[in-house]
Amino acid sequence: MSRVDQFQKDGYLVIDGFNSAEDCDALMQRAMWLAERYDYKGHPSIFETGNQTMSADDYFLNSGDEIAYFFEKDAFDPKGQLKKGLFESLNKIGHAMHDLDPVYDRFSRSPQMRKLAAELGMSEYLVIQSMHIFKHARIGGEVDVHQDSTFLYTEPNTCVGFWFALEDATIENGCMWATPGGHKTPLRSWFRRKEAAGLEMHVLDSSPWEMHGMQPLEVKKGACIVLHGALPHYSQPNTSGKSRQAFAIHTIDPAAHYPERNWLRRETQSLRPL
Ligand SMILES: O=C(O)CCC(=O)C(=O)O
Repeated sequence: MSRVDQFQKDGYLVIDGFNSAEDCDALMQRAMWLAERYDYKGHPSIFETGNQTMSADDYFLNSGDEIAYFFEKDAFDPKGQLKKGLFESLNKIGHAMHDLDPVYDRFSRSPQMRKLAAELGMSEYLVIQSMHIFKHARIGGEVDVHQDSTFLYTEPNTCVGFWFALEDATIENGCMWATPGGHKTPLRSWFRRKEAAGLEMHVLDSSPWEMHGMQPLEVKKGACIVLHGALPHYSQPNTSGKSRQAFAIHTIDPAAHYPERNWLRRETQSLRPL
């Protein structure tokens, strides 16, 4: 079966050995380099997928155009002080490194990435966001079941995610889980700006998630998982002693309508393709 057929059938595609170990290491080193330069002033932005309406602060809302830093919810003691070092406390960096940082730009638009995009008929697709997800040992939190089109909503739905394993991803350290064919179920919600201020999870379809068919997508460092925007997927907390770093980019078709009310806005730079 061709990759295109497999992707249409399952809603995801696992490609082993997509990036070299050296490229994965270079991205992890870059994240550390960025974090060392992050001027944290003691006002953290916490990222918790189960609690997104709490993220309505300006730091989060402006991060579509920035390199912004988000902490694990368990990173702080009752007095609001970091329990560990800053790097080990980070949940993710997002959401515009692919346009603002040369190392992330090269990784996101590598020759193999452009070849894959052409094979999937996505050469024109725009990279709308990027995330370096740390899932640090023992502290890396769960990512609740979601569909990426909820957060990068277009009419019609065109969001496709590319998730790159920078380290081995196993059940123990919080690999991704998904159900083959799950993308054929409806889009459940649209995460958007309210008419006035703040954010809301607007329900489009109240069907429950079908959890019984979820399979662990355990992959080696260097693998790429392509994710259809309507595919429900999640990852469990990292209870192991090994981190599970990953980098993800999300893309949309420029021909689709991108509503003003989407949470992620690009105010200062225009979008660029893969
Ligand atoms: O890396 C993870 O654990 C979750 C990432 C994810 O859900 C995504 O990239 O859409």
